[in-house]
Amino acid sequence: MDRRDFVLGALSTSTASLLAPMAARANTRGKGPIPYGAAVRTDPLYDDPAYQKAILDYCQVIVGEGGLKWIDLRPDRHIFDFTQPDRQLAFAEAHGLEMRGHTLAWHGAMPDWTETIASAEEARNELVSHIHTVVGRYKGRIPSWDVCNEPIAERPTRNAPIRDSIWQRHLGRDYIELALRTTAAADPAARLVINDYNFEQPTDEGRARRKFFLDLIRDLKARGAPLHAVGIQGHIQSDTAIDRSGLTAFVAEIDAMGLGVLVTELDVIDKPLPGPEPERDAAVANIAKQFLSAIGAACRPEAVLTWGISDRFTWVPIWFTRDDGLPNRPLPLDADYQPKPMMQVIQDFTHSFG
Ligand code: 9MR
Repeated sequence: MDRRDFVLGALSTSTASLLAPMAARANTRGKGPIPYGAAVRTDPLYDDPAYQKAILDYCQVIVGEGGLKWIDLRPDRHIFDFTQPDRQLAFAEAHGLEMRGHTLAWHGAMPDWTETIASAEEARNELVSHIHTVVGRYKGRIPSWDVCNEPIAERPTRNAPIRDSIWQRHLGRDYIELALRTTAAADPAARLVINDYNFEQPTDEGRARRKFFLDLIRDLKARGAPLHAVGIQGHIQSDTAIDRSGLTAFVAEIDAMGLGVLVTELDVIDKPLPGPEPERDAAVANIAKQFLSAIGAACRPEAVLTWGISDRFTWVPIWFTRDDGLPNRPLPLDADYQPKPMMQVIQDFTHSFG
């Protein structure tokens, strides 16, 4: 299947003809299938042979679901605990996989001690020294970093487009540029990414998120900040349709700015979907296909990663337990590591660019 067939297969005829000119302008960087990867948990990577086999059978890239987050690395102000990322990277290097770094500046997963940061100067010093230590340690070995995660407010407005965080509170939006410049200084060859979510929603909120995100990256580019790509997470809510034309136009604008695009955290939040497995798995696959094809209509993504590989290990039930009590099925492999239709969709998509 080539990309045009993949894209057109997911669209109505009228939308497909609208997309044709955009596809012709698509970014064609890279050769061969798009690399696929998944977020990994550290223990099963070593303790669960079936998990390890699934990662090796399917992935070219991994990213730690945790491990490089502040809460994991910095249990105390004076401690850096590299146990998890060291193990993840050792696995990646032993098996010829690439590892992405997630993440350096985020509002979430912050240890309590960071609440004691009391001034702009202290915030700047902490952020800069953290990035130098972490990125410096893995220099030349982690080629791509989610430098800044989820910078856009949940419901952004003109007066408050940036999400509240320790960094935003003390440094304003300049923390984003600071994080980018510091990462570039610590590893000049690293590919620097800003990562965020809910860009596919057909709602006022979704439209606002796209607009304010584009404003942010335009501003960063104008300031000459080192930024190479945008991560579109893709934790897809399945109670509303995907805004395919809005998502394609959004990606086309990013592409036109000369930035790459990655799908970084794909999963389908299946809380509102029907219970029976075949029906649910087909719906999940179809939603993933709508999402990927809308992105693929505007560019060739640099990579596609799902947030976990198997329904055995997923964050989704933390927030989106199903009312019928059935386990969530948001990922490409089931809890026994058997491929579901979503895996076929991903493989068709990544190979449609080959
Ligand atoms: O899946 C992750 C979960 O295990 C962690 O507890 C949580 C807090 O660190 O983060 C989850 O991953 C998030 C990712 O880092 C950023 N985008 C949203 C992801 C799902 O919540």
